[in-house]
Amino acid sequence: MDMALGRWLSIAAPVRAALADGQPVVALESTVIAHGLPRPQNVDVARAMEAAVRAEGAVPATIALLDGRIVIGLSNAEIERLATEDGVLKASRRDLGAALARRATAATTVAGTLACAALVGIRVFATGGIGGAHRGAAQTFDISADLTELARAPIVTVCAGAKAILDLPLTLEYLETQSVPVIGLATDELPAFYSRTSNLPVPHRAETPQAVAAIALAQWQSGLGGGLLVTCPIPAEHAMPTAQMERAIGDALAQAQARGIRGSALTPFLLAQMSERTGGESIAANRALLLNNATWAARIAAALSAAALSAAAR
Ligand code: PSU
Ligand code: MN
Repeated sequence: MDMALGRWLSIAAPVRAALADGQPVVALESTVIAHGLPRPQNVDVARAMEAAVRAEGAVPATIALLDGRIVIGLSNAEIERLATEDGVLKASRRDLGAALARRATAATTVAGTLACAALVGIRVFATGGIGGAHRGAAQTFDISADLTELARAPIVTVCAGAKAILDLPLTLEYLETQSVPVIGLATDELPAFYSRTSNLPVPHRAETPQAVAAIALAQWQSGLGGGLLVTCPIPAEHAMPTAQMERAIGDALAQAQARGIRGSALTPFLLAQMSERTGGESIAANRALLLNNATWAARIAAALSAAALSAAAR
């Protein structure tokens, strides 16, 4: 790493070693910890995601900005700090430079995490739900920078689709425009976070982590570059009834409208409203899908490492 970058970036020793050896590494985001889940469950979920990655033989790298440095691989104490401290910012890619310059502490969104992970060559990232086109985006233009960063960073992102607080058809359209391949893992449909299905077909399907790795390697080794989005449905035993969720979403959106919540505050507001309106059950579902995604991401990272190492040995 060059000196200039070293000033702004710290890589945890196990992450650095794994990257140097071509061993599997999985990036994890931090906005879900600081702004997506309530305390105290957020700390527990963050640690459990790391454990799920390790259980598959990969190295977790939770990413955030701490006191003006990009940290790739937070320690337990750093995760705790991010989960409990007040005033932690939410940083998408556009916010990173300004946050670094003023030595801020910030959780990184999917877009922010992808941008940071790409700096150090991490190839796989696990999250819960991606940001997307909000309902009404045709008027407001509120489309998450997650969708453009998914196109830019050469990383496989594993998610459970997107929450139905968003406009899912519009989100898929925008991913198509950005040329992000959406790959259903053993599914033909875009999962809708709490639900396994949405009736919206995804363009590609893969049955195994090895099949996902093969698509990613073809895209990267051919020089096409860019990212890929893998969607894993929530485990069936944790899926939630759609009608109940739709009522909560309707109420949450009405509150946001009434209070004039817009811009980067909108997603955290809707997430908080949803957790209030659906109670503990949605938190348990959220936890289950995050751990599931971390597990599959680690398996994809292992498949990518194995394929790259065997190619190098040939
Ligand atoms: N969706 C969720 N949980 C989350 C987020 C989205 O179900 O925690 C977070 C992610 O970090 C995502 C961000 O990248 O919200 C999107 O924010 P925005 O819509 O402002 O881009
Ligand atoms: Mn937005």
